[in-house]
Amino acid sequence: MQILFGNSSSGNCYKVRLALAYRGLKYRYVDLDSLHGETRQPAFLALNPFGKIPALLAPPAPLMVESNAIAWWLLRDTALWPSDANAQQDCLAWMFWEQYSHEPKVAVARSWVKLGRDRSQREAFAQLRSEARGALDHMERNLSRRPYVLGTGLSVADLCLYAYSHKIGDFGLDMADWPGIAAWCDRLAGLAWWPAIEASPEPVSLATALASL
Ligand SMILES: N[C@@H](CCC(=O)N[C@@H](CS)C(=O)NCC(=O)O)C(=O)O
Repeated sequence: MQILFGNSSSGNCYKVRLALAYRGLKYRYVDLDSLHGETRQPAFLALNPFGKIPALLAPPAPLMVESNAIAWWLLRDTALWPSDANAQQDCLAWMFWEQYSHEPKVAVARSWVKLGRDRSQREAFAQLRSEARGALDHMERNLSRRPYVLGTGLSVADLCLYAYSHKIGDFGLDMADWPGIAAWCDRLAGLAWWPAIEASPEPVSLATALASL
């Protein structure tokens, strides 16, 4: 059985849970508190030298890291990975964009609120939130004219972009400012197989998961 190493509130880990849910795959789930060093404990580093989550163990494949790459791997032979090379390029472009221009603003602003910040960080936070708005504006221009990220239909790019986009209220942005994104979020969350980020599986301990290997 597959083992997902993740964290219940992490959008990056949620992408993998979404992909597993689409495939209807059962898996063991290990919840690691990355904010308190659990991803840097020796037992986990021995398995995953990157020391990051999500990580997926799906034997006989070697351990996989990087949320978007794992989501692609899980969905590569499904309808969520387009067959046309131009659509594949478009899909990858949005997934790379998410990692370079969206997640570092949207996810980081969210984590600052979760972690708490001191007064000295007020300006930096305002800057981050303004950059997050810019990323959402870019998505809005696309999603105001089509139902999914790609013109060809639902794809792995939708999963990857939804993970943090639907939680912008956590750092004080109002979804009403991006009606195309709001409608897209409702569309995805309405899919029968789509689990909410809060619907995290019951975890097993790292020791239990490692003992099962
Ligand atoms: N680009 C990576 C980012 C992974 C990442 O930074 N994960 C965070 C949690 S969301 C983590 O493991 N942080 C713990 C650490 O860096 O020690 C991905 O998309 O999977």
